[in-house]
Amino acid sequence: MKKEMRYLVPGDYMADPAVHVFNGRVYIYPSHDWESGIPENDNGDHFNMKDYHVFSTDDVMHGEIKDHGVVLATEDIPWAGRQLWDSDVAFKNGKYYMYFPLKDKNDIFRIGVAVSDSPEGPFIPQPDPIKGSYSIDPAILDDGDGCYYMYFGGLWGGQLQRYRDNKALESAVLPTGNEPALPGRVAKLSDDMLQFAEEPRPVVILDENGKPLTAGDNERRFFEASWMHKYNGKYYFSYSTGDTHLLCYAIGDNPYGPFTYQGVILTPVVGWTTHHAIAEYKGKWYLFHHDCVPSEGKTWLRSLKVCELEYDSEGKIITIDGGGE
Ligand code: FUB
Repeated sequence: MKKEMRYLVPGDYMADPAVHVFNGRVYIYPSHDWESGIPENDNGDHFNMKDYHVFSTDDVMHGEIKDHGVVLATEDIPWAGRQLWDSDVAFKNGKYYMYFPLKDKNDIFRIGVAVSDSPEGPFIPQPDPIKGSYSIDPAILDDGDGCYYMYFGGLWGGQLQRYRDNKALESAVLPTGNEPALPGRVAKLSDDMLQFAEEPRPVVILDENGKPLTAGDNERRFFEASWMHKYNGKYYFSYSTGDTHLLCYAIGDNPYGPFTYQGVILTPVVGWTTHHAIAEYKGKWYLFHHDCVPSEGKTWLRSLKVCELEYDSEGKIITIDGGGE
């Protein structure tokens, strides 16, 4: 379905939105793309982001989008190497916690936490990354019962293939063909929100026969860009399929899954990556995402977009046309 689309920040390049409603306003936490001159490669070196802005609005499709400025930068993070990728923010007990992936000084992605008294930042980073963290794209579920869960992971440049059972491998191997696909990960957060409360677990996605999706099923298997939202008491785990450029989703009964594959949320956009957040505001649901139309296809210069998202009477998400190939 073709939808009315809005570019949210036409004057700058922003991507990978995380979106939450705090204090009655919509807060958007994107990655901040820029032209760093690094050549494009499969490792994602061209995504060389170095800071985050926060945006907010009280009218998603038509209102003013307020830029709260730079809220965290690599130069403020003691353990920083390079590449601030997709972040997310959660609220608990009067504090806001920003979770961000960043390569450390050994060029290994870790996930860090930075804390603020306001959803608008600035966020003050902890001295070290979360113990036992790895890979990219943290997304936080506030389950409403005092428990918070982090979903994370990404293949290729996101380094997930370097780990099995939360241990680093000597050499990275991607499964192929009928082998089970590499899953994303989920971990409950500690009470103070600064560490994992448990070893990360696999986010298993099953097909219609109850079998885990296979590595060769790259139109459906997980690649990166985890997001979790709840609808009618069910857990909707959504993600990007990476090299097939789809946003898909799977439904489960609890935060750990397993989740059963349901379908495509967004067909490919213009640009290699696709990444999103789903949020409800004032009784409507929205799909926040990005594409590379304004940069004329430069995959490292992405622009934030939003459109409405609809469910059918059985809770299935109606597929949206991304406008790409
Ligand atoms: O922005 C860098 C990476 O591109 C993100 O972490 C991925 O999800 C993809 O959007």
